[in-house]
Amino acid sequence: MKLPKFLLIAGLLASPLLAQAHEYDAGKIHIDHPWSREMPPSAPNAAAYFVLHNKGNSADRLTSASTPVAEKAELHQHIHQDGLMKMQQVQTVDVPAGGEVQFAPMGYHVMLFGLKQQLKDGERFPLTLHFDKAGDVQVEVAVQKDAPAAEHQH
Ligand SMILES: [Cu+2]
Repeated sequence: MKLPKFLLIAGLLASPLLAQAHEYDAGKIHIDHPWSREMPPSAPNAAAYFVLHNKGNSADRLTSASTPVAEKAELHQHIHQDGLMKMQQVQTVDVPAGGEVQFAPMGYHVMLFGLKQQLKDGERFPLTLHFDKAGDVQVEVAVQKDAPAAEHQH
């Protein structure tokens, strides 16, 4: 798992135009590259993605999220049901001890309902994540036109 990170850093040094990786720590929880895809101006909703790593010896869980840029933020996941992909709200997302949970398109995401303004490529907005044990942590979500390159390596 180390190699892709070195490659990513090398890529950043080589090209300042690439979106910058950014990461956060809250207790034993490490939060990697929060991002959101730029949506058309008329889109009422958006989604935020990141990767959670639990470096501790006990499980934690994400219980909710909040942001000033939307009326409401919910934890969602995509599920297959009757041959269709649907998304549904989940109350919590477990982060197992020593494990990681990916929030990514077609999987877990933080759904942002009722955007108060268009989120534009290159901007960042604050998102607060609430964990059972690690507490609250505010991260900056990077708005991008495309999924970060690191997402494709998994
Ligand atoms: Cu959703």
